Amino acid sequence: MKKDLLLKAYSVMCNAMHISEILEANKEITAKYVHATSRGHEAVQIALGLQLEPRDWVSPYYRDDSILLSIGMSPESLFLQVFAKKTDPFSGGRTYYSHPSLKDNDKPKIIHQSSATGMQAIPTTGIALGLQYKEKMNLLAETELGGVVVCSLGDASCTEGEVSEALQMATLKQLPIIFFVQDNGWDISANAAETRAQNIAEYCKGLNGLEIVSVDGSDFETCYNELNRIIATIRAERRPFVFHAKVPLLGHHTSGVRKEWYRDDLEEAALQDPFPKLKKACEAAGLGLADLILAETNSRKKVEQAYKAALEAEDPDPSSIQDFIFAPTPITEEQGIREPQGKKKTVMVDSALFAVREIMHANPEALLYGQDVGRRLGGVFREAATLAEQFGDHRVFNTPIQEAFIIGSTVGMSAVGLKPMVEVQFADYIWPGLNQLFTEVSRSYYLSNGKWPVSAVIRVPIGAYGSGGPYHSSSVESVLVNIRGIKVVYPSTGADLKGLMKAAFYDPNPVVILEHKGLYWSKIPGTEGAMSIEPDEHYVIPIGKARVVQEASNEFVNAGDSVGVITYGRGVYWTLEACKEYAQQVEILDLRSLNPIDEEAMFALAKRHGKVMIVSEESTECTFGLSVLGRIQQHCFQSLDAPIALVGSVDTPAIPLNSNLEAAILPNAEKVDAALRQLLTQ
Ligand SMILES: Cc1ncc(C[n+]2csc(CCOP(=O)(O)OP(=O)(O)O)c2C)c(N)n1
Ligand SMILES: [Mg+2]
Repeated sequence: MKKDLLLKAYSVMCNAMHISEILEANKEITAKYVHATSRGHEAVQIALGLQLEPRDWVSPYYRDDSILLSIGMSPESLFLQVFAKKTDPFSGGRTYYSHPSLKDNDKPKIIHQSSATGMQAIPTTGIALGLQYKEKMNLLAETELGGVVVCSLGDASCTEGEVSEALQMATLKQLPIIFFVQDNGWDISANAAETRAQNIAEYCKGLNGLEIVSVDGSDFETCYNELNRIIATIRAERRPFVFHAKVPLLGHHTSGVRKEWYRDDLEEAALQDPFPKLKKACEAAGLGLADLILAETNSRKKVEQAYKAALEAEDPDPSSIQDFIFAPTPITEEQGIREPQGKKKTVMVDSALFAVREIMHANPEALLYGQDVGRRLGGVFREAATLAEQFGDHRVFNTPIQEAFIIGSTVGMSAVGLKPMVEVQFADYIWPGLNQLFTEVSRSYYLSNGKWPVSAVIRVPIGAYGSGGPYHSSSVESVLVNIRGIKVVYPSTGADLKGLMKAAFYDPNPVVILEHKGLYWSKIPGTEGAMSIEPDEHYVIPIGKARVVQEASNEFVNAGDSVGVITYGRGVYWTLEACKEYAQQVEILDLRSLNPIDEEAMFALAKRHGKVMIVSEESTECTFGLSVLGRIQQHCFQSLDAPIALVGSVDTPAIPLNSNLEAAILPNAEKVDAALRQLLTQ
């Protein structure tokens, strides 16, 4: 191996070593914020980092500071992160040491990295899926050609379910990705014997089309040469690899969990220290001791200076805490024609289909995937029917039953500049994907300090309808609105669904669209209003704007004899039906967007009527409806003439199958009517 390459690797390794030494020597100061270092894992990390290029993507985990140094991050930039300083280049002091996110032109790109072990596998595989799509569509820029994606993982994290989803998809689709596994035999204090039946190389043997390479990760030259071959192969052949490196863990698990408390293999591990091994390799290649000593002293000086400078750097400004919650969207006003002339009404499910069709027609970076949305069926509600035929199987395709992958892959897709639209088949099955939504999707923009917003449309059919039973009826909006950093919309008509779908698509943030199954075809008597004339191609509705469905007459309002109802989704139709005989006394506000919410319209309604009722399909315990109630009472208390009423389902863990039981649990027009009459008499 060439001397200059070895010397470069040695210098980086000296930096990594000195960083971990200085952090340890000053632990009273440095352990204020938890951190882990790569001590023991340096050789394999440097072998990788030195070979990555700006066209590549890497997802390092919390122990990968040697990857960061070897792609060109300075020791000072890492110390700025240890101390959570304002100029921490990754997150401006928002996230931990070695939890990078990077979008520099001269380095490999790094999407936001969370602390949840293994969870980077899906977003990172999403990058590779995105690159493959761009290749097929000829959308790659010159600078992106042949890019390789690396997902770095600890051995224990490989036992997690989501990692299996990622491995399956990478193999199935033959994606240009390396699963780069550093196997130190330890979880935190649990060892390999307790946590796995086989290592990742053995585990992956059943995946057809995944090449597996196992190496001694403490030997720099072996790692470098193997990775060199793998990277060259992926650049040319576009296929996945597992790279499994055995490494010794020489430092602490983290600054907070110390090795002397529980490690029984420290002496054995020390024999595998990559540092003396690399030194020996340098000497064998003809580097003089003087060269190595010079590299070492230079590094020590540089690291000490960097430490001091970072320690003295400015802290982030508390006034910045609300920066980068949502990226600004271009859709701020209602535009286009909501009711073009000469058109017939269409059912809601078709409005959505037409919206997606127009989006895909106009935007090559748009694609749609999820379970059963592909050519054969076009969605279990036929909500994607004909799309694969029209746009091709590479743009509209089925995924395995992997809600985590469906949701989490949008992070990577969006990072490469695509606009994924994905579908979760039923709201009841959003739970396996909720982790990705919370851990990765919702926080990416905020924790990367504005570098990586996630543009994604996540369609979720929701709600109870026609004895769907306990696993096809649930309402989940309260959980979703609690995930800050995502937008949630819940349209009640086809026109709103189309306008909001378009707005969601052009929004740079993640948007979940809740689509009530009971409104899709307007088959339920009383829900005919969900059908609408299809708005034109340019029609958009800004997310966060409510709509007045029914106005009360001034005569009743002035007499103090009216109620303002705040509702959404199916609730709109229960309310309309309930007050048919006294419609002039009831003003109905359809929120359409649950987050952001139209406070202005809600408060104006409360002030105008003095009596407010909230109608939702969820139960009345710990729900979104209750939070709306709380907001109104907090802001409009003095305008209220009666306690705010809340109508929702009976509080049960699930909606039973039997139709009588289902009916007894859900709200309906009679229940809303009774509550309205009571409120009007107060
Ligand atoms: C999902 C999740 N569960 C638990 C933890 C707590 N935790 C942090 S590190 C760790 C062990 C990870 O071991 P491994 O993946 O082998 O990486 P290593 O630290 O050995 O390099 C655990 C359980 C976490 N961060 N994320
Ligand atoms: Mg481990």
